[in-house]
Formats: sequence, C-alpha cells, structure tokens
Amino acid sequence: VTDHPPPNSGRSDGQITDDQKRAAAVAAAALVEDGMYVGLGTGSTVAYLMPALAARDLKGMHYTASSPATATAATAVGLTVHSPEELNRRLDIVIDGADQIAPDGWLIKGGGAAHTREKILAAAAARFVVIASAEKAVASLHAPVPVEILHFGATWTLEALAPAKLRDCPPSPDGNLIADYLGAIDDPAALASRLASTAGVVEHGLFAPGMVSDILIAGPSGVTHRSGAKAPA
Ligand code: A5P
Repeated sequence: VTDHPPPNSGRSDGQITDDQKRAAAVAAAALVEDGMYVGLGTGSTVAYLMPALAARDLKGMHYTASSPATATAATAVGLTVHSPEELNRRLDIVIDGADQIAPDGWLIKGGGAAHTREKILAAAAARFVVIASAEKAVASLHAPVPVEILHFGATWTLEALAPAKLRDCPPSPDGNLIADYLGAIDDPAALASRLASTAGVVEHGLFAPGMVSDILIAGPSGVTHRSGAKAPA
C-alpha cells in the first residue's frame, strides 16, 4: 500500500501517448508567427496541431495541408486552408508527425498514406518540424516503409520492390496505391535510392536527415528538442 500513487496512475498507455502528441503539437504551434506560410502534415499527432494553432489567434496566416483530412480538420477550427498553387511561395514552416525517428535523424513516414504530399511540403519549407510522442523514437529504423505506387503495372512494381506487399488501406490523397516495403533497413540512404529509382514508385516514406530542421519528442518529463540537419534558411 502506498500513500502516493505512481505518476500517470489510472491513465491508459493510449491516453498517455495522446497527451504526449498534444504536448509536442502545442510546442510546435508556439514556433509559428503572425503572417507565416505554414504547411500542415497529416496524422493523429498533427490532429492536435490545428486546435493549438487556432488557440494562438495568429494574424495574416497562410495555411496549406498535406491531405483532405487535415484540410477538413483545419477548416473546422477556423483556419483558412489554401492549395499550394494559391500560395505560390515557399513555406516558412511545415509541422508533421512521423512513424519512426532514428537517432541519426532518418524518419519513416506514411502511416497515414500521405507521405508524398508531406515530402513535397517538407521540401518546400524553410523549416521542417517533426512532432511525436516518445514511442516514435527508435534505436534503428525497421519495416514497414510505406511506398506510394501507381495502379498501372502494380504487380510488376511490387515484384521490383520485394519484399513488399500492398497495404489494405484507402488510396493516397492522389488516388494511388500504398505498398509496404518489408525488408531490412541496414542502410537507409541506399534503400531510399533503390525505392526512388524503382519504376512505378511515386514516392517512399524514408525522409533523410537533411530534410529535417527540428524534432520535438514529448515524453513523461516534457518535450525534448533535437536539432535536425537542415540548416535554417
Ligand atoms: C501520414 O501519412 C504520416 O506520415 C504521419 O505523419 C505519420 O504516420 C505519423 O502519424 P501519427 O501522428 O498518426 O502517428
């Protein structure tokens, strides 16, 4: 019997993870300033970002979203979302989640099937900020790696990607199939190069350290900030 229950007593692992996702999203929202051009990622962590941005009551904002789901969630809290074509300018900041974050800064993304659009936004950003709960930090990357592929010739594309299989999920925001590469990831750069050069692949979910400016990981004792390899613009 103890007089003092342990921290987080009574809270499920899922609730603790959700609290961490919210904490990382709130920390990232604090980096956004009036008048910025902002890219919004996709996923359950980013779902906490839109209310956090709305709560800041920022002025003169220009938002774009990496998926219809994010655009809908942003609009629901009063953020005005534009297409990239409407913005027609590079982005000041992009904030997005990740499935896995390696110690050297490599990421796996695409659990929500939106990694192609997410990578386009990240590449167009002066600052790309990754937000995550603690369990996303891994010792080394492991399968699956999401890969967006065209319907046309998908059987041949899958053969070339082997070991890989189609994921049973809705299509990407651009209507393509999502496959999962299931092999070892001994050398992320070599694998990224192989996946990118496979005919029929639209985009893969490996994000190189050079794309990432900041990594905000929320854990039991708060949000930890790691600097990424992408230099400030
Ligand atoms: C969406 O396609 C993904 O890249 C997400 O950013 C990633 O899967 C993280 O999602 P959660 O925040 O839901 O874990």
